[in-house]
Amino acid sequence: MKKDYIFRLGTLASALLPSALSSQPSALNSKLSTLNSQLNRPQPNVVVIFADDLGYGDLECYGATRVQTPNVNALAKSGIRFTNVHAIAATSTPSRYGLLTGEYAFRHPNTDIARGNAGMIIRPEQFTIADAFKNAGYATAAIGKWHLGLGDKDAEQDWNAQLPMHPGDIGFDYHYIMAATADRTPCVFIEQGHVANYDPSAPILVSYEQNFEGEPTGKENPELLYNLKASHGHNQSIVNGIGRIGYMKGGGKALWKDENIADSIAAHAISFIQKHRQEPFFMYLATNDVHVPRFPHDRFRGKNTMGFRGDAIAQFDWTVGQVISELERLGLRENTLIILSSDNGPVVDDGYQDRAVELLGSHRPAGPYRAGKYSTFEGGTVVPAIVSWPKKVRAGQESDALVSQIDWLASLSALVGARIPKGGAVDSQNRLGTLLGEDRQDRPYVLEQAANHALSVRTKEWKYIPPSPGPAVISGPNMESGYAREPQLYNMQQPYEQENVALQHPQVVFTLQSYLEKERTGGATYKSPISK
Ligand code: NG6
Ligand code: CA
Repeated sequence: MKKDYIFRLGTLASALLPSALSSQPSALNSKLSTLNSQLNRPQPNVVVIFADDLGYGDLECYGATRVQTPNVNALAKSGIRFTNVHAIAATSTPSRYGLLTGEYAFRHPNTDIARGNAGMIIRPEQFTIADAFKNAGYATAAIGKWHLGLGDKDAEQDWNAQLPMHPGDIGFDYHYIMAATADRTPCVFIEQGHVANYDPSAPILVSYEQNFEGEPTGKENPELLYNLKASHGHNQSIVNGIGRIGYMKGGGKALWKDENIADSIAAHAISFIQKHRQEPFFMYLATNDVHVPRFPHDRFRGKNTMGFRGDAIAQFDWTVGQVISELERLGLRENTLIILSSDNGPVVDDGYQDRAVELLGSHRPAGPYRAGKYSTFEGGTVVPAIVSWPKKVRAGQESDALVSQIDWLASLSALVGARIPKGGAVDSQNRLGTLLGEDRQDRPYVLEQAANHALSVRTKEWKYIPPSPGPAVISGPNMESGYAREPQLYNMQQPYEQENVALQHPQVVFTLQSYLEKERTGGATYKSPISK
């Protein structure tokens, strides 16, 4: 159908060519040649590889020396290595919500770290990045970590039947996903709205309120935690010898084995690419690495000295390599735009005794930035970001443009000519030129949401953290939160926020506060039908 249309337009353009050219040669000629090149050249495939909790300093091409990431390094060399890109939030659900909808999570209810049995947070009537691609004629897929709810309502899913609401309702033709995170029940993959590999002999029940009779828990049966023990939390149901958040019963052969998760995700990504090699495709490939529980496959273990966290980084790098080799093998790499980034900053102890703290040594997961995941400090949201598209983007670039992931939806929509409907993606701006390295335009400011909802404002020069409640250090992960009763202002010429200069620069504080005020009172008015 689509090819027919292109053929017909192409014929029309060449039929018009001779007479039209004779009247106004240069302008028309160039218009027609643009039209022709658009008609003859298939649109690029777009692959967003979204790591979990991967920090700015976790990759060799961003300064890591104690773990090897050859595939990501090569990807960076083939395109642009960005040094000032910000995730929308310092935790997964709000960050992913913003990336996929182009709307800040603070405008939408229930966008905190979601339980495994949360109802769909993005509702079918909302515009998503997948809709943009679908409207432009792409095949679309979400593969890997989801963490944005499934089914119509919280806690009411029947995991033994087709789920009434899933990524298929928000623009993804295909999905193979983990409902939430690897540390949350249900510990099964969901494919096209139902449990993949479903085992009828082991019906699945999930609760975040109470355990199911006779089922062991990490708290009561620590002797059953044969793969990983918890350091904090993660003491409810036990699956694969690892304690989880949330309770579940059943699953049988559908239950995942943590050591095979990266393999399953890579295999499904590759199979999607193979199936759609003849048409443009968009794949949101959200890895489980390097989130906890870090329990990588044997073949990645022990090759660096940082233990499972280092191995999970190596496993992430392998996934990237698998996808790229397949694109190369099929001759698709030239015209595939790959964007690689992370959903939030890094954390070392996120609840399991995997020796990440003990073996960290000189490795700095957040690079030169302060703190990490959950925090208002830069380490919470500053993330690695690489863009590569051999056909269009010059290799070997570096960009320090101030960028927020919130703009990727509108930028990619512009790339593929998708129109954003009125009221959709209200916070996303088209900054395609910056994304493709054609300019180095800074966003005037980016917003960064911490775990306690504090919204910081970052410009190229300054960072303003508004007063917000909570402890200075988040126990458990032992993370500096940046929460404080007084306003904080940092001069970003020093990436490590240390000296609060709010009192010395009241005018700057005032200006940044006014940006925040404008954002809070503007934007979308969409109300979710889900209420807790
Ligand atoms: C926390 C979990 C942590 C991780 C995080 C979500 C505990 C003690 N900690 O509540 O392990 O799952 O939520 O991470 O349960 S995120 O990257 O998906 O936002
Ligand atoms: Ca995360």
